[in-house]
Formats: sequence, structure tokens, C-alpha cells
Amino acid sequence: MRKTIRAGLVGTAAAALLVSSFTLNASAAPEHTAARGKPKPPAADTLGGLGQRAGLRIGTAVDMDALAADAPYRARAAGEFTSVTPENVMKWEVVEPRRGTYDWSAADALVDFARSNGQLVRGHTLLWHNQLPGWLTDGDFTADELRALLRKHITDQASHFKGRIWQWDVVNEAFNDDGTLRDSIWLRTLGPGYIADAFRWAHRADPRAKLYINDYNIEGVNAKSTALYDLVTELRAQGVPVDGVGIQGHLSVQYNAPHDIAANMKRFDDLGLETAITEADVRVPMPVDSTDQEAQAEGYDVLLRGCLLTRHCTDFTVWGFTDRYSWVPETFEGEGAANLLDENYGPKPAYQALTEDLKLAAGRK
Ligand code: 9MR
Repeated sequence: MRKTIRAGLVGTAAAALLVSSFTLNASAAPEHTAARGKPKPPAADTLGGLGQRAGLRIGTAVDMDALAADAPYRARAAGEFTSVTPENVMKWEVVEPRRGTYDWSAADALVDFARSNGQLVRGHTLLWHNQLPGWLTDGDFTADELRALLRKHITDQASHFKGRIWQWDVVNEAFNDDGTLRDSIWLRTLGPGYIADAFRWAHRADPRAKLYINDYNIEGVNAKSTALYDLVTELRAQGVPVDGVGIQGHLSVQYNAPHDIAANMKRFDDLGLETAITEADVRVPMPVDSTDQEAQAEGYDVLLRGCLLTRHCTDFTVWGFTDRYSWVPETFEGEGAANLLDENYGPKPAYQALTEDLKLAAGRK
């Protein structure tokens, strides 16, 4: 199966597209941020090193508890990737556990880690319906009060990290799968204009950060991705500072891989927007067998190739890199093993698949 896919890629117009997209991707990383780190080139045979040759950042979500406690995790996070995303520590409930009292310590630690390893940071996330502090969700705020709180949160957080964040996931998961806007505290109280406001506030606080809208189940062309497309078209027409679309990429081998991802990403690219794969993982029913692992490799491969075939796809981030630490088993009963490396850091076929894709891409640059 995988051989067929690869042969298809090489043998079609896709190969020609690869050549042009890699040249352009090379200019996608912001020089101002990269130059300020202590750039330490990643080893040539790592995902990050291969990605660099292909003109693309390869990132991971980072679990700060694992980073503190587990030396092999730390070494891999530092050495394999060229961008990082905090898995949890930039979320509102973590940074402002009590109203008016900020705790940036864990998030600052990640930014420092990234800087010392020459990595860029994807900030995640300024506005979400989940992981909000209790004082906010339990508070009985008027619309004016809530709007002021949101504005302050976005302004304070983006200002705190000003100049140190490459891309912000400004708005996360605003849509339902049917393309309607999600019923959240924000939509209910502030109306749909909260999305444009969030981008404007973030841009004012950190004008050089690239501002993304991020969601799941928008890999292929469907009702949700089309609604998001319509929204960003409108926002751009109104001059709202939205720079990119983040496609999370949480897949399961129980569903078809999104083979139309490149066509979907192209329509955002054609609007002049950047794109990124921001949270890739591919879960499997447990216990895992080799067929599942091949299907998993195909899932990762489809996601990465979507990015490689898209001119301004800037980054491919996995949501964790080892099965030792993953959100999946707690959320999907009976599923797991969603990452590139097993619990003992052994590479799976999916890791190999990404390596091959990047080598092909780098060789064509
Ligand atoms: O991986 C995160 C997990 O540790 C948290 O418990 C969870 C809480 O909702 O959020 C997970 O990360 C999510 C991300 O922030 C947004 N997209 C979906 C991710 C997986 O749920």
C-alpha cells in the first residue's frame, strides 16, 4: 500500500509541485526569531534536520512534566525537532489560575528551552472554550465584562511573549463539524465578532507574530473546512490580521486518511494564507498490530505530504512524539499508540515514512 502511494507521488505532477513548494517554503521561517536563538543546526538525519533541508520546520508538542523528569524525552525533544508547542502550559487555566495573578513560569521555561536549542515556538492558545480557569467559567460576567477580560488576557499574554513566539494559535476550535460556530461562552456572550476581535488584539500586542486559526477535522474538504475557508476569506476582506490556518491532524486508523488534504490546503494557500499541520497523531485500536502500524504510517504520510505539496505550509508538528506520554488513551477508550515512537522511544513505521518523505523533498530542493 505505501509503495503505491509513494510511486504515485513521484510519478505525477505532484513531484513538480514539490520542487517549487520547497524553494518557497525555505523563506517561511522568520529570521528575526531564528537569529535571536543560539542556532544549533539539528543533526542531518533527524526529522528536524531533514525538514530544514526541505524548507519546513518539524515540531512537537511538549509535555513540561516529562521534560523535567525524563532525560531521554528531553534529549529527543531538543534534538529531533526545530519547533515546539506547549501542550498545556500556555492555556488560560495555567497562566491565570486566579483572577489577576499570572503564572508564566512553565511557559517561560519552554520558551527558554526552545531558544537554547535553536527552536521556534508555536504559541498555543490564546482563545479556546476548554481549559479555562474556574473563576472565569463560574463567574457571572456581563458581555462587557467578559469582552474586557478576553481583551486583557490576549493582550497580556501576547505582550508577555512578544518577539518570542513564531506563530500563535489565536483562536482554537471555533467550529462544529457541520460548519456552524461552536456554542461556547464566547459565542454565546459576545457573538461571532469575538473572532475578529481576538486577532486584532493579538496583532496589536505582538505585530510580528504570525496569527493562526486552528481546528481539527479540517484536513479534507468538508463542511467544517469550508466554513472556516469562508470565515477567513471574510476576515481577510475586512483587513483582520489573520495569517494562517492550523490543521490539527488528529487521525484514527479506523477512518479513511484525508487524501484530499493537498486540495484543501491549496485553497487556503490561494487566499494568501500560511498553513501548518499543528497537532498530528494517528491513534490505533489497542493492542496494536503491524497492519495498524502500516495504516498509521499512511496517516502521518498523508498529512506530511499535504504540507509538502502546499507552497506556504510552514510547519509540521506532532502532538507528542512518544507513546510514553499521550493524551489519547485517556480520551479514547481502547485506543492509543498514536505517536511516532513507542513507549521506549523506538521508531515505528510512521517515523520511517516521514523520514522518507522529507528525504525525497530535500533531495528535490
Ligand atoms: O494534549 C492535551 C491534553 O493534555 C489536555 O488534557 C487536553 C485538554 O483538553 O488538551 C490536549 O490538547 C488538545 C489541544 O490543546 C487542542 N486540540 C486537541 C488536543 C487534544 O485534545
